[in-house]
Amino acid sequence: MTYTVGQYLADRLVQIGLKKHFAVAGDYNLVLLDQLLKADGLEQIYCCNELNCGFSAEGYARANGAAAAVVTFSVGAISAMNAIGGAHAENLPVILISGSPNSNDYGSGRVLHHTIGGTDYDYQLEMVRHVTCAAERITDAATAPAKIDRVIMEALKQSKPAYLEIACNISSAECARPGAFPMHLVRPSSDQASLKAAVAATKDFLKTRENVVLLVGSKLRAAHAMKETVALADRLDCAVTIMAAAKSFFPEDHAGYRGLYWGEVSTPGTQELVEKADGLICLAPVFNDYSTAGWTAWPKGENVLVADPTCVTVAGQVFEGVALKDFLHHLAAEADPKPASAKNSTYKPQTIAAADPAAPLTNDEMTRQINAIITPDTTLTAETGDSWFNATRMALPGGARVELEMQWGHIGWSVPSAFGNAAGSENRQHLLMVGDGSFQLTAQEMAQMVRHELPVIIFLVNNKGYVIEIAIHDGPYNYIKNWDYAGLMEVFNAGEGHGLGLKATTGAELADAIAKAQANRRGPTIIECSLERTDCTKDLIRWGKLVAAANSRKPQVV
Ligand code: DPX
Repeated sequence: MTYTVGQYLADRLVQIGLKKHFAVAGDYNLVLLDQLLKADGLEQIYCCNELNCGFSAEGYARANGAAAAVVTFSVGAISAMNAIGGAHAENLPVILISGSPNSNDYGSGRVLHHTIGGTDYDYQLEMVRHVTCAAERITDAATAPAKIDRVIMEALKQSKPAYLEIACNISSAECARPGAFPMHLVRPSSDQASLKAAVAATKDFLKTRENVVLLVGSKLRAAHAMKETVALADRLDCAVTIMAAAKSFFPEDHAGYRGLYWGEVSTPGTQELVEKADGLICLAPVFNDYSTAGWTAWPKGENVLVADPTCVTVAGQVFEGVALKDFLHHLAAEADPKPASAKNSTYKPQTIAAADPAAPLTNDEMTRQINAIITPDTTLTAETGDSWFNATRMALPGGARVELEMQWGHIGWSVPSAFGNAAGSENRQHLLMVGDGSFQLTAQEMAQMVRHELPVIIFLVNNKGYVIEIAIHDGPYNYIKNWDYAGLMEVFNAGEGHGLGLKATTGAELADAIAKAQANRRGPTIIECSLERTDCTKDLIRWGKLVAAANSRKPQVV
């Protein structure tokens, strides 16, 4: 039996830990899909469209460390590129694999279907380079192994998406079998001299400071440094705070945990703690307009040390080639304790009082009930919108995970991402909070949860519009057509699935719906939560004003 390029790719995907890959079929990738199906232990999961396919893979990468999405040329790949842009922004290694024209057609002057109508087929590769860290076209079998290996290696090393374009007549061409994949090379290694110097400079920095605070950022997971951060917190014995996009990246039941820093919409007391620190150690942060609340909360200056995934900036010096994991490991062994900030501050998880069960459902009551069912084995995916603010104010037991997409912020991301995440970690309880506006973009991926009998509980927040946009800048464009969201489940069940569609207009109805959803183990449950349009978190309104002010700065006169 001939061993093929497609089988080589499949074996590599298995070797890097993938048990599933996501796909939408098209004639440029059908033979490739056949080859991938031959691999033992690599299930092929189909999506409703390529945008969802990319986001499903992105969600799988969140659960599983890496993922792959297989699409057809142009009509498929260009849709998937949006999700791949998201994976780039969110630091997730997703391999996008596009079937492509027959190798003889490149440069032949022939016009092919699914293309933009010219005879130059380079445009897809050129476009995708902007949203991937490595991109290769495979038009002959001999060079396929090296190209496949390079792309996979770069994706894992950089925690970024990467791209393979495989000509449709090459995936079944004969190819050498792979050896073991060099997994030991995928973690960035440190320049030892730079690492030593960064640790020494940091110890110097800490020497003269007492109120030392850690601020955990959202690139920490991609830097594979979550365990080392806990070790450093233990060693320093100091206060630890998180940024919004890093929710759940530090255990909230840790003795040093002191809440969320997000400028004016921080946990009570946390803004002061962070901004008064004489030594603020920022770990893998992303400071953008959203995370700094419209540039009003951007820690800078001589008291701030920034440790990025491969670079440390301290006291005006920049140390390149320092893997965060190694840096934290050394500090956790060598730094002097700095207990003042933790001793002089407290943290109490925000609690929401229970509402009258018969009263109309409120945003607070919905959030309270969702928070109450979060266990150490729960993954909560929270969509762009007020769901961000509801998720970030929840109290989490150690082990619970929150998934957010705050850098890319693509509404509709959460439905396919939660699908992929659930497919990648079926042993966890999967909850999804998604607004009505967001849901309308990618609702059909709920059908795949039905197909694969994944018991995701979807809290559909029906507040009849784009409420976060209303908070930032109102207009007629923020008001959407209402749907019968709960009724959609019957459409997707189509007489054979086990999905449940429920509605909650009071606290009692929500409690009842949650009990039914938790008992429904053979499919998703959507609970349509009806809220007043004006009923949102106070933090959303305050944050929205700050972001609106940043958006509406007058052009600078030069
Ligand atoms: C838009 C956003 O209903 O949530 O909580 O009511 O805001 P809230 P909804 O899901 O509405 C989402 C809506 C329209 N953002 O308020 S956040 C602009 C936008 C985006 N992504 C894409 N298109 C437009 N973020 C793909």
